[in-house]
Amino acid sequence: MLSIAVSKGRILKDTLPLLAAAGIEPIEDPHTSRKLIFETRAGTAKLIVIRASDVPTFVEHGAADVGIAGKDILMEHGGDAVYEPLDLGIARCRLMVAGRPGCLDVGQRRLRVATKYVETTRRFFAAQGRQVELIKLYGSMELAPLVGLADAIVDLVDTGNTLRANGLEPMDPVAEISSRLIVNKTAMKMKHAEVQQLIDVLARATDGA
Ligand code: PRT
Ligand code: MG
Repeated sequence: MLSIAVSKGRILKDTLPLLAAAGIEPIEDPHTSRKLIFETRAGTAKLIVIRASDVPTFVEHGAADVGIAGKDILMEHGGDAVYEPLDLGIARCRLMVAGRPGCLDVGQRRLRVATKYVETTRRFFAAQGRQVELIKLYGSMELAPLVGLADAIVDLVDTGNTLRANGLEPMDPVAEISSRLIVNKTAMKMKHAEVQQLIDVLARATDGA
């Protein structure tokens, strides 16, 4: 029996067809149910539905054998505590620096950047030799430059509609994002056959997508 950690929302929506190809189908609909653990028809796996940012933590500690998480979440979580054997190619977007035109020119003072991704952002600007002042937010980053909380933001961009609707422009790309299969290191050894079979089936289902 494999336990699979996944977050509600767009990742779950794109993941369910891939899992179905692997014969893993939840008995109840995880989108509508308030349950957190879902049994599956064949009984070979169970789904654990949690916040996107908690997926690496559950897998790292073995509370789930495998998980599906955005590269944005994995970069921010940091370290190499889990294996990352497969890019599923779903929930694609870009992590970007964005703001009002000209917002990056702040003269001698430090650029103030609002983001949910403080570690990733710190590393990105540090690699350019730039020290920035980071403001941690949990959502609605686009608001920060509009109310004078920050000069710029680092956030996920897909169509760019959210930025445009708020008078902001995409500036520098930080990373290309897609969702990855992650595996607990002990589970990779102790449940090797099951885990490897899941990797193989998902790899084939992803190629066909
Ligand atoms: O909602 P909650 O706070 O619980 O978690 P979450 O927002 O992280 O979950 P969810 O399901 O919204 O996103 C989970 C994962 O989807 C992210 O970690 C990314 O890996 C991936 N993903 C792909 C995205 C987007 N595309 C995306 N566009 N996550 C969020 N967005 C948001 C973005 O933050 C911005 O507000 O959509 C808006 C931008 O979209 P456009 O199309 O207007 O550019
Ligand atoms: Mg969301």
